[in-house]
Amino acid sequence: MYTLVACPGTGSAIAEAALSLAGLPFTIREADPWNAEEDRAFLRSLNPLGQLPVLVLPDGTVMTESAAIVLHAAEETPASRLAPAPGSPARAGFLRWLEYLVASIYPTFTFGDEPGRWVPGDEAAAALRRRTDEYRQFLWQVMEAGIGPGPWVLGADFSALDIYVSVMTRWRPRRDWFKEVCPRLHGIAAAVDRMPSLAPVWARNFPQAG
Ligand SMILES: N[C@@H](CCC(=O)N[C@@H](CS)C(=O)NCC(=O)O)C(=O)O
Repeated sequence: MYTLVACPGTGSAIAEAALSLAGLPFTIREADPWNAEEDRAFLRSLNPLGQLPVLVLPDGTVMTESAAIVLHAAEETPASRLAPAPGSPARAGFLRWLEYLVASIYPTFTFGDEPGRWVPGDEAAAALRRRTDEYRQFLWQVMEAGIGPGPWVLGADFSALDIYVSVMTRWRPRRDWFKEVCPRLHGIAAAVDRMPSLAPVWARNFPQAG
């Protein structure tokens, strides 16, 4: 049994969806990195960065980083379609966009969500928030222009990239912006929202979305 340390609506939803599609048995241990000191301490005991998701493997190994968790789930269950097989034509695009999502887009939230952690003063914090929000919009537009017409990020084949798109487009600048500016990404997100196999994951993580 795996243990996923998670907080509804955060990036742990990506790991939760991947584990679910892979059919790996897991329990959820909730921890709120923002509002509960006890949870923060627990999280830091597993991940010095204090970030979700954290996955504890059946043998006790602690795995942080969503992309590592997704790749692990894909390797454990190749039939899950989470990742194209090594050597397959879609593999290069998969690796490129996976890295792009976690290494380029994700950090804009790390530095923009609570900008006061990184720069002193309200003015500098507001500027950092604004700049990271703007840069994120640019990054999404680059991805929109770089992918094909769908129905998934990689074209005909669903992958974990589509899970990332579904979850991360719920965050700033949110779905209405994507609908207008990045319709391909918006269409992918909407298609993942409708996947029956992920309905329980979305209900737990985004109950307000109905
Ligand atoms: N590179 C990490 C980023 C994880 C991350 O930033 N998680 C957010 C939640 S969506 C978090 O835990 N933030 C709390 C913090 O950074 O203090 C990954 O891909 O898992």
